[in-house]
Amino acid sequence: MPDTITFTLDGETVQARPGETIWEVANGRGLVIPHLCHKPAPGYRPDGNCRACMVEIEGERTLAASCIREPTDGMVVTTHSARAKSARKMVIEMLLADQPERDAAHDRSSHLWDMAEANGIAESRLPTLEAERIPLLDDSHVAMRVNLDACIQCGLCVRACREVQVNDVIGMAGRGHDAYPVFDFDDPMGESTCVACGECVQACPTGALMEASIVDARQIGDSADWDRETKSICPFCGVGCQVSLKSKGDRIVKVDGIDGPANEGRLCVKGRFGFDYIHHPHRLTVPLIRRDDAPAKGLNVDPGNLSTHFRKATWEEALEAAAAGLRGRGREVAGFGSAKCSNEEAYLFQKFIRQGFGHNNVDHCTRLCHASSVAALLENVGSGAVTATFNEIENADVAIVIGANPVENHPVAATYFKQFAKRGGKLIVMDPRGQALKRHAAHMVQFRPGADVALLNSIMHVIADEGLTDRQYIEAMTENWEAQKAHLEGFAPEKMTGLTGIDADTVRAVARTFAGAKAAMIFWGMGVSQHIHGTDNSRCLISLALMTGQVGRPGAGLHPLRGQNNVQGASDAGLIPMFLPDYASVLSEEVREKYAGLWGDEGGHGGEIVAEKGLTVTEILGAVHDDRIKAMYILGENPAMSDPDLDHARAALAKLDHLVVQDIFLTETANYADVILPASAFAEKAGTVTNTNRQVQMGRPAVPPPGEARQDWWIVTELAKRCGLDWRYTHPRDVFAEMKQVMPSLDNITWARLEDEGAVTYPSLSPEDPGQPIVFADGFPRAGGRARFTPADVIPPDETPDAEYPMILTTGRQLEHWHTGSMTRRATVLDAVEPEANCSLHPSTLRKLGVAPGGTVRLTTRRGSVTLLARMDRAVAPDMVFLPFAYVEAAANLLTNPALDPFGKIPEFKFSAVKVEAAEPIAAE
Ligand SMILES: Nc1nc2c(c(=O)[nH]1)N[C@H]1C(S)=C(S)[C@@H](COP(=O)(O)OP(=O)(O)OC[C@H]3O[C@@H](n4cnc5c(=O)[nH]c(N)nc54)[C@H](O)[C@@H]3O)O[C@H]1N2
Ligand SMILES: Nc1nc2c(c(=O)[nH]1)N[C@H]1C(S)=C(S)[C@@H](COP(=O)(O)OP(=O)(O)OC[C@H]3O[C@@H](n4cnc5c(=O)[nH]c(N)nc54)[C@H](O)[C@@H]3O)O[C@H]1N2
Ligand SMILES: [Mo]
Repeated sequence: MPDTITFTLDGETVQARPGETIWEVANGRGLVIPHLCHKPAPGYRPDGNCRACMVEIEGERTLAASCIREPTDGMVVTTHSARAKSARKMVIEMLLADQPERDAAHDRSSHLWDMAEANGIAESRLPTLEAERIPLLDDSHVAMRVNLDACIQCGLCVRACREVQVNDVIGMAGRGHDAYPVFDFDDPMGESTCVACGECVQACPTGALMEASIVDARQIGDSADWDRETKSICPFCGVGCQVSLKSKGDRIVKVDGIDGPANEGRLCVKGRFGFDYIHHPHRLTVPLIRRDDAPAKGLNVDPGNLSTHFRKATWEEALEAAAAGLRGRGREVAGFGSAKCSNEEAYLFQKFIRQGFGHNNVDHCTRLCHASSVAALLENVGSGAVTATFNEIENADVAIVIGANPVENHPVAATYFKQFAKRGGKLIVMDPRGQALKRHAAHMVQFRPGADVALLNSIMHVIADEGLTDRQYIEAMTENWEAQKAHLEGFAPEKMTGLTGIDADTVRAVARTFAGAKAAMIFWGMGVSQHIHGTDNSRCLISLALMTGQVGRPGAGLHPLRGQNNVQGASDAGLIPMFLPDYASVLSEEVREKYAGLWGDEGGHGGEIVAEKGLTVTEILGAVHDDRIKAMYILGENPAMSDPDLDHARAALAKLDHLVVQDIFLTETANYADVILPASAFAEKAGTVTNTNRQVQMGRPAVPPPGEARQDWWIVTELAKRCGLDWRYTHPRDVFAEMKQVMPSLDNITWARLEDEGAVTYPSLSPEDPGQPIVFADGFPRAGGRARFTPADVIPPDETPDAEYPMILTTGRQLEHWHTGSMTRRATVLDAVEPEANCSLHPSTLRKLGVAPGGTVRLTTRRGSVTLLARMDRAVAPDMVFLPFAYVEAAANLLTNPALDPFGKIPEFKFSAVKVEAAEPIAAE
């Protein structure tokens, strides 16, 4: 095949790459050929149905649709001939004839009108066709409006829904001119299975599908009714989608996905429609100080009426009050930093605690999250980050997704997983719940919760037993294989069936599929990490990849799907009690000397780092009960909802003699505060964040913070100054520059580059290198360069079901809500879709309990009890109940078990013994 095709385009000799269309070549040369059904964005295949892009090809009688036509050698193409121009104009005029009116009162912008203007058409010459067409307005969905009046049957929404997001909700009904998009089986959109990713809205060129946030009372929308565009990053999950925030005045009015390295234009419901939490009336807008005559600390502050508990204060007063309770208290102080804030803010926070108080009692929500995965990865691979980006699944032929529910929790990553399966990739899903990826799975291994080690060891047993290992890889790149191999002998699948519930044949089939892969990836989440054996679970996954040589090549790798938008970055920046930035151990003398040099003359403890690991999130609250910790600074975390065993956690918060909370809302945690510092939300500040793919990306402010709220980095800096530190940062870029001095991972990544390029993946090998999506091809960052096998044994859960608590409680997430609900329960669309605390049970379990779907149940564990709505869900095993933890009125963590994994110190969120009973409906207020 020739490398390039040479042809003539508007009189010039030009070249095309194989597979490139005439439209793409013309577009690349700056020629404007109108396009409607063609969306020049990754993932959208051209369809050539609207004919708005026709061009003339010498020797051909009919005009050609340039978006699907590939040039051939010697072809002569004219884009601006009179014939082509007038044909294109005609197409647009015919389409406009069908459009809703556009006049001064009905001003609307859309891609179609832009294209009309590009063709010199202000309005259609053709009479409006008043045909009795299918109608028209569907306003059944909270987030989107459908106005079929404006539909031009281009089919982009169908491609958006089916091919890009792989949601398969939209189809076309009718034929030809009368075709129109339908949702499922012609349901109103709001009653369909639509998950509101909004990809169709973003794709629609005419405004037939629009964001509800931009339509007026007459249901007329104007997609250009904003006055500023800011490119930034979505504030929710670790996928790190790049977004374009469209704002008008001080408000964001809509959000589009843009072409970031992780999302390539795609978004999910939270990223697209969940932005308005920042405009909620509950936003903290002034600093607050607890009143001397306030009632006892507890969950009793009404965010709409704070004045019985707190009084407003000036920044000066509040910062002084906050500092006065921390200053000079050394080991009595502990800090929780935030994975929702920027890298610079995470760095400053850990520096403040270490430098200001002379110890390492600083941690963040990674402890409740992937701490066990990171412990296993550091131990066996030498690095806690992913070895390959999730987008590498494009180059894989087999992938495991275990203990992760990406369709709800990493929805944009899930679109790539679904596309992979659609292309014929073999997806192996291992989850006790029949989660949404099941439909796309080649093997759905629905096993018993907590049985991961038994299952994975039995899979590895088969691979070893049948000689399916990659011996060369094991030999060249790993250590401790012999011990692992001997260990696996005891895990024949027949022996493990009792624990896993999976028959030996299935285990063998899965083992063979995985071992037979050319390139395979392993993705995992909280179902693996949140157990007292979370580190062992991850050790098994690492061993599985190593024994088959599935690391360090395109389409191969280990990828723990990181949760918070900046949990990777916050961990990298040192918001961890055992590590300084870039996982430099606090126990290393060399490391401590470096910091003494860097931080030495800034006051505090002379920059000296204490050679002693600090306490973790879970240990700190225990230390409050033991009177070792007495004052805390909590920034952008909500432990009064997210920690296990909340009675215990909340009692600790109440017991502190000084608590400073810095948040954007009066959270459950802030209920216990002595001083509350109002912070800016992500869309209101500048700073970098690092996603699950190791991509460092630039966040930019789109709107100002409300009232007197301030940027987090500024608040930390002011507090540090008042605690005796000589800090002089004037902008996050100063902080980034300091971080570069201690973080080799940021080599070749500069603030200026990030401003320019938006994203760079670390490691980046030169100032031009966009970064390495795959690492460890040539060796591992461990002594000797080898990765290690660490055998893992089966450990039962801390608490097993018994006569009193006969069922298993598992907790987790739902698509629309974020963790403790502080943000998403204040986002209009998200709260409207999921307004009420709920749990899910198998139909047979509900029947036994005598509870109808939608009825009320009480869940009780050894630690507490909640009463809430019960949903019917066949995906949940009959002896289990699934409970999301976003709802304060039925807080999951009143029930969960605080038992910890010994290595990662992560609690057993995924397994408690529970009693489920029918209950009286909760009285409406
Ligand atoms: N919508 C939404 N998205 C989020 C978040 C959110 O709050 N809401 N949070 C973000 C954060 S911080 C994180 S960490 C990620 C978490 O994302 P995920 O890891 O996907 O989170 P979970 O829903 O907690 O649990 C994942 C899966 O583990 C399964 N599971 C339960 N027990 C076991 C077990 O014993 N073994 C195995 N193999 N599987 C089990 C559950 O059935 C569930 O499908 O999501 C991020 N994205
Ligand atoms: N039962 C159960 N419990 C769990 C889990 C589970 O699966 N089951 N998962 C655990 C996991 S994986 C995680 S990561 C944790 C999460 O636990 P947390 O991190 O405590 O939960 P979030 O609700 O994300 O808290 C983030 C806080 O930051 C605030 N915030 C948002 N943006 C900003 C900002 O720009 N500046 C400031 N200052 N504040 C901001 C929000 O209002 C919110 O209060 O929960 C854990 N708890
Ligand atoms: Mo997490």
